[in-house]
Amino acid sequence: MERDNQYMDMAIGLAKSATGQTSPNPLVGAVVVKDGAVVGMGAHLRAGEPHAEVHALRMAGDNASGATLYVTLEPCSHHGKTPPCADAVISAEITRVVIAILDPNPLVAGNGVQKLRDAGVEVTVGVKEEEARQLNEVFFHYITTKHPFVTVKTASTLDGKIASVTGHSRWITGSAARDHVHELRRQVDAILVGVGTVLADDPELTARCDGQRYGRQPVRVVLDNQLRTPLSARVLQEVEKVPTWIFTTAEAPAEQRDALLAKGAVVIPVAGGVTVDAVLTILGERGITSLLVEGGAEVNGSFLQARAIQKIISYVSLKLLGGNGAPTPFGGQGFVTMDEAVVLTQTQVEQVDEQDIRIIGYPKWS
Ligand code: AOF
Ligand code: ZN
Repeated sequence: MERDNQYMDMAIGLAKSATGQTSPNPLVGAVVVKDGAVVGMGAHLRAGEPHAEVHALRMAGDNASGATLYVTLEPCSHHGKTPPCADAVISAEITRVVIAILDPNPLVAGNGVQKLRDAGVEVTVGVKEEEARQLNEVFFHYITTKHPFVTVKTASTLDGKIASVTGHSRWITGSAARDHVHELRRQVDAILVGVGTVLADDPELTARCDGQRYGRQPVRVVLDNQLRTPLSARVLQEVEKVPTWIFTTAEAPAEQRDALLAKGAVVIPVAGGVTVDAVLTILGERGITSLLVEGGAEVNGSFLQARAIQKIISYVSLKLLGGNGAPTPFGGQGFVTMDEAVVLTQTQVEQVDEQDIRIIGYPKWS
């Protein structure tokens, strides 16, 4: 029904207003409609705080009785940090619930719908389902795999270089594209680079806007087998405010490990070596639901080889650098034939400004 689509669009808009602040919870929006009028609306703003439905039902008050609830995710049926929304919907005497998509959380997964139907509430599922899935691409991936959703961001010239033959790379893209990247960083739980990038660029790896740090910062993750991260590196500054986790091997020099620990870094030795899979498992266990990989070439290449990339965001600067030895975004072994090349799906191409374009896509692994 057209009306259902419109109200669900409104609920999706509400959900999006909390982008980057609900982890590890999903983005959820809810709208209560009675006799053609919106009487309540809400969004889930932060984990531990009320769910979207609760905000919307509170706003609706007595008007909820006999009303329709539009919600972007199946109302929960479990006691988590908050009580079940399905119960709240039933006791508010909502008569119809329109849901965009079922909650893949094994604690819910259809039980919310069942609870509502058992109580005599009319339930419709699947309105704007694709939009709702994309809205929560991070949550859906994490809750089903226990690994963070991996986005690899690259910035290269038109001829595919991420630095010149001498290693110079400041800046490939212009300021508008760089602002995008800071917004992207704000939205993720962690950012990852290899020690080569720390040594070459000495990045701060924080999310900033107009030179000011956002209130919420992603964890900084460095892959560093030999613990070569210099004690003067910017990623080791203000670790009490922005944590830095360094993944290394069990054999890494103890002296350097102690020095990094004294700096306040978290050093994580991985038995059996720092593989992509081991890193993702440990990050997932530590509650990291989304990871932005910012290279360089070797790290990006190992994520590619491990088939561990969910999304690619590539900035391409309309400049030419040339040079046989100049690095490209994905190093590593590489695939041998075109048949093995990873195809991107659901692609979007957008011009950021005269200088830069942005390409988004989802690698198809099967
Ligand atoms: C909803 N509405 O707005 C959200 C839902 O620990 P809790 O109590 O916050 O529960 C978190 C789980 O609840 C989360 O993993 C997801 O399954 C669901 N999130 N459900 O009905 C909401 N945020
Ligand atoms: Zn809930």
